[in-house]
Amino acid sequence: MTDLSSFPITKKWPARHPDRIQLYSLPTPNGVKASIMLEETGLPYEPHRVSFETDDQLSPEFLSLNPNNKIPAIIDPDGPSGRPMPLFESGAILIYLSDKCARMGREAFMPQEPERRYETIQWLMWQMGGVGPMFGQVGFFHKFAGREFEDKRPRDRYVNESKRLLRVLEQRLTGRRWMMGDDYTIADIATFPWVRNLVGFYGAGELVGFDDFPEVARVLAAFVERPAVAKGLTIPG
Ligand SMILES: N[C@@H](CCC(=O)N[C@@H](CS)C(=O)NCC(=O)O)C(=O)O
Repeated sequence: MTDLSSFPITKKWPARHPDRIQLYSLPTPNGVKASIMLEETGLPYEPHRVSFETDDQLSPEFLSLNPNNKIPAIIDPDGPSGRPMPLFESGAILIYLSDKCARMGREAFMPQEPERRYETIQWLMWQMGGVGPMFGQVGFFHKFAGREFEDKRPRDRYVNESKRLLRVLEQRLTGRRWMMGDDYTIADIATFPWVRNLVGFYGAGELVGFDDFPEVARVLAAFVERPAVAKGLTIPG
């Protein structure tokens, strides 16, 4: 059996199944990217809840795995060299799990032909660098502490940038089933939890004029209908 005891995080969150991928997360738009991918791939994993209510992400045990104090993070007991592989950053985790599946001959949720693979990574990076940070700021200024700010210019800046990103996505999805056409990929798994959060939890649909983006709404509906997505959105419970 794999021994993960050299990872301090396992002291706070013991691994009951150390032979499974250890997931440290919460069902937030970044966290569910990892759990949805794990559900889609069927890779065995053990989820651990990192509670923000008790600032678990700032504990020395969590920081030993991710010094950036953000979920999600994983340890794969069976990394590419056979040794345990720790990893943080949701985009890196998605690429990692995809590559692992490809090596195992499983569905990788990323085209393997080089040009299409890089194109998928391009859209994944678009989500990581644009959609996540901008939509997140809309959340801050519309739903959380920033909503009390009298000066609405910061909010409007992020709303406008989010609308611009939604326009880009709308255009990309026109004539395509998913972001990469017929292939449902890690680019969709990264992007649609954020779209869902923007119009759902943040309640910013009207603010960003979501009705102007019917293609985005169509793909969001198809995304949340997937059983692995429905399950991944609830993990860790
Ligand atoms: N770029 C990171 C962002 C992760 C992130 O922002 N996670 C949030 C939850 S969605 C978090 O852990 N926040 C806790 C904190 O900031 O203390 C990723 O994609 O993994």
